[in-house]
Amino acid sequence: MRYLLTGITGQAGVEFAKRLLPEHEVIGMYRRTANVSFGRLTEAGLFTSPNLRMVSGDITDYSSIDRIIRDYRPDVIGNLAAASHVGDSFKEPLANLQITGAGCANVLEAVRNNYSDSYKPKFWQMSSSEMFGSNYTRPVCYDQYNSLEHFSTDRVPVNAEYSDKGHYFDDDAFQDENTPLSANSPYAAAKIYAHNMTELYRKAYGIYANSMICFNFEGPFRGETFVTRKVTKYVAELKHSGFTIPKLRLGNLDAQRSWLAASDMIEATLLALEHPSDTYVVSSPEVHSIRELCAAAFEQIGVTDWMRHVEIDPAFFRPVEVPYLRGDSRKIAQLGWAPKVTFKDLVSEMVSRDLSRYGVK
Ligand code: GDR
Repeated sequence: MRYLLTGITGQAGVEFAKRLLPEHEVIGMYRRTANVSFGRLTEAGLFTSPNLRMVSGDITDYSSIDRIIRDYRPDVIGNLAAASHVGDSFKEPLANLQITGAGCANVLEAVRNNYSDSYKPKFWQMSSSEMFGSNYTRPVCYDQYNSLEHFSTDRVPVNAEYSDKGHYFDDDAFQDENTPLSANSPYAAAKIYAHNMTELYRKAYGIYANSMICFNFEGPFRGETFVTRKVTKYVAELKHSGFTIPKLRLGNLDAQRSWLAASDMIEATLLALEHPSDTYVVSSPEVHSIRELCAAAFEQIGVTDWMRHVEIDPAFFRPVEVPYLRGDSRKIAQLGWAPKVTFKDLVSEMVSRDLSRYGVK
């Protein structure tokens, strides 16, 4: 099989390449810039793989994607390219729209224009749990357990008084394929557009186009500005320095996420490709706060009073936050998928890798 992956240099690109390259050919699309970095691919030992072919192209440029599809006729096309930092998207909303939103439409349009009786590639879009914003779904009350209703934390805060009255289960709040979308960032607005276009191309043109609504997926190749890696890298640096470096500056510690291992997300995506085209939520069943992330990471270097090493910096707060994300992946689970890596093991793996990058045993 030949896979075309846009965004090959990012975390998802490297993780997919690692999984696919032993058996498949991967065409890795990257954007040619003065300082393009293949650091992740090199560190993962993939850059010299005979099955990897790097081709330059720009997700904002329809013609370059069309050319790559014509030249290489990939069997499967994964759109991983995005300007993926949610906080930064507030600073560059229009660039984000072009890359994260219109970029997906460019790929879909190139797929459509090359589609024929003899060439029907499978496409998937990396959609995002950020698309839910403040929205979530939960059972309405004990005696109507089968009745689901949609809420927004804009109206009903998680952990609000309802739980004491016995009407609502805080622990049962979740997002699934039927939870309404509502952007809390320019990035999320662009992802919603891309998701809608993916579903539209499936409906309107019969193109095989999956939308994988992935919750935060993490691993050792996570970018250093995302909160998991920011914490695990700091923890390793702190140990390496002999506990002398300045405090770690973080934003909102109360946000909650269903952090998932990138390897589990990949298995879900590949499994979905074996089934009719559809939309799936892919999430860990566990939900943890940034506080719990810090506790788990610092614990690995023997620090329990981790708050001593952390300083709250308003610069890392977002104009609007996504407070609570916990995906219900029942739909993809019915195809046989189950996440294998626990939150604890995920954090542990990331800290261990960062410690080894700093040469700490
Ligand atoms: P997120 O990931 O926005 O969920 O999007 P990120 O790790 O950036 O933030 C997670 C939560 O942590 C809070 N936070 C901080 N975040 C960052 N980056 N830096 C900090 O110092 C900090 N302190 C607290 C945030 O406010 C937030 O609530 C990720 C990205 O990979 C998206 O591209 C992807 O679509 C979604 O996950 C699913």
